[in-house]
Amino acid sequence: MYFYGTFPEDFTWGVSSAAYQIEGGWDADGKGPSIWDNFTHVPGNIKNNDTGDIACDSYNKVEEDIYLLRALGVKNYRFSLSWPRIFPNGRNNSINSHGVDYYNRLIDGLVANNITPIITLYHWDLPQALQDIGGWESSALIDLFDSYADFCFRTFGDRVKFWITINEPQVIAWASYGSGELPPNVKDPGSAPYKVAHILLKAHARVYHTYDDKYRASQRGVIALCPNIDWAEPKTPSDPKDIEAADRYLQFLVGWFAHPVFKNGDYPEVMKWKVGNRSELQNLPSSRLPVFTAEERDYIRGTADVFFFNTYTSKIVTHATTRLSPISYEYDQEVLTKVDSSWPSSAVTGHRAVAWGLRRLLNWIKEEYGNPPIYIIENGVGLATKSSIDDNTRIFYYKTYIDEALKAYKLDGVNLKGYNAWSFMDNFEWLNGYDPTFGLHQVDFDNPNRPRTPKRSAVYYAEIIRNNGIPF
Ligand code: BGP
Repeated sequence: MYFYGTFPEDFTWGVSSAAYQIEGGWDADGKGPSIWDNFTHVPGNIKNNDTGDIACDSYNKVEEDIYLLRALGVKNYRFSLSWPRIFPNGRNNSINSHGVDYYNRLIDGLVANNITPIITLYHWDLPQALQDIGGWESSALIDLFDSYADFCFRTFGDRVKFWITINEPQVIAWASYGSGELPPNVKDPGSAPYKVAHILLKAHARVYHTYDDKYRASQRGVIALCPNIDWAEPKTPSDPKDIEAADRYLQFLVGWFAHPVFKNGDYPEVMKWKVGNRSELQNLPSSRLPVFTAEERDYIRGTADVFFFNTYTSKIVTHATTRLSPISYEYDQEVLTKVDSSWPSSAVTGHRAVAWGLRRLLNWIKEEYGNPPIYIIENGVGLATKSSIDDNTRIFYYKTYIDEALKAYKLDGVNLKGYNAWSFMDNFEWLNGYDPTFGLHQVDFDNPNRPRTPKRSAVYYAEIIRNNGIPF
C-alpha cells in the first residue's frame, strides 16, 4: 500500500560519484596531473593528509562497480570524466588512449547492463596545465573546454544520452576563486568569482551549441549544467524583507547560472543591482558583475534541455541590516544565513536534514523556470568515518527526502524525472578526506584492495527502486 502512490514508470533512479573522489590511479597509464592531485599532495591541505591517489580504486574496478550497480537495480549511474585522464595536458594535441579505454569499458559495461550513463564533463579536477595559463579566470578555457567536450561527445556520445557540462559552478566561482579554500585557491572575492562565473557560463553555452550543432541529430541526448542548491526559508515568513532576502539567496546561488540559461541570457536583476553597474548608488564597490553583449545573451539563452541540480540541506535566511566587511558571498547578497537548531543534525558536514525543504525547492524551480524536466543529481548525507553498515540515519534521510520528492511530483505537479543518491560508495570528500562517509556502500580504505560492502541503506534504496517509491 502506497500513501502517495509511486513515481511514473519511466522515473530514473540512480547513484552518483565523481572522478577524483573515486577513481584513484592519479598518475596511471599516462594521466596528467590535475589541480586536485597537486593540492592534496601538499601536507596540511586535507584532513589527515588524505589524497585521492588511490581513493576507491575505481580505475581498476570497472567490473566490480558495475556488479554493485546491478545489485542496487539502478537505472542510471552518474559519474564524471577526468579531463586530465583523457587529455593529460588539457589539450586535444595529446590524447591518453588508456584513459579513453577506461571510460569506454565503463560505459560499455553500463550499457550492457541496461544502466544509463549520466556523465559530468567537469567535476572540478582541472588539468594542472590549464591552471598554469590562468584556469577559469582565462577565457582561453572556453575553447579548451569545448574541444575536450567535443572529443567526449564524438568518442562516447553514441552510448551516452545525458551530459552535465559543469558540476556546481557557484562552488567553483566562490570556493575556488573567491574565498579560495578549494584549488586553485585564488583568494580574490572582490573580482574573481563573477569573472570566473562569466567564463563558466560562456564555456557551458559553447559546449551546448557544439552538441546541438554536431551531435544532437544523431545522438539525441540532453545536456545542461548542474547547480548546487540549498533551500532558503525566510526567517520570518511574514516579513517581506526576509522573503526578499530568501529569494535573493536563491537568485545568487541558482539564478546566477539558471537565469541566463533558462530565461533571458542575462543575470538576475537583483544581482545586477547588488554587484552590477547600479551598485554605485549604494556606496558599494563599483560594478564587479561582467556584462553580456546582446549577441552573447542570445547565445546563452536556452542552453539547457533539462534542470539538473544537487541538494543536501536548507538554510534560514534573513535580511542583513548591516553589511559585514570584507566582501564575501553573503556580503554581496546582503543576507545572513543560519540553521534551525531543531533540525536534525546527524550529518557530520554540519548539514541539517530538512526534507520538507526539498519539496519547497522543487516547487520553486517549477515556478521560477516553467517546470522543466527536473533531475535530482546528488542528494545524501555524510555520517561519521567508518560508520557502521547499519546506517539507519541515512535510511531516514533518504526515506524522508524521497517522500517529499514524491509529494512534489504527485501533489504539486513538479515535472520530476529522476533521483540520484550521493553517493554510490564512500569516497574522498574533498577537504575532509575520507571523513565523512556518504556512501550506500562502505569502502575499506585501510585495505589495499578497497573492498566494498553494501550498507543497510543500499538494501533500502534497492527496495525503493524496485517499488518505484516508498512501500509502507
Ligand atoms: C557536492 C559535490 C560532491 C560531494 C558532495 C558532498 O557539493 O558535488 O562532489 O562532495 O557535495 O556534500 P557536502 O557539501 O555535504 O560536502
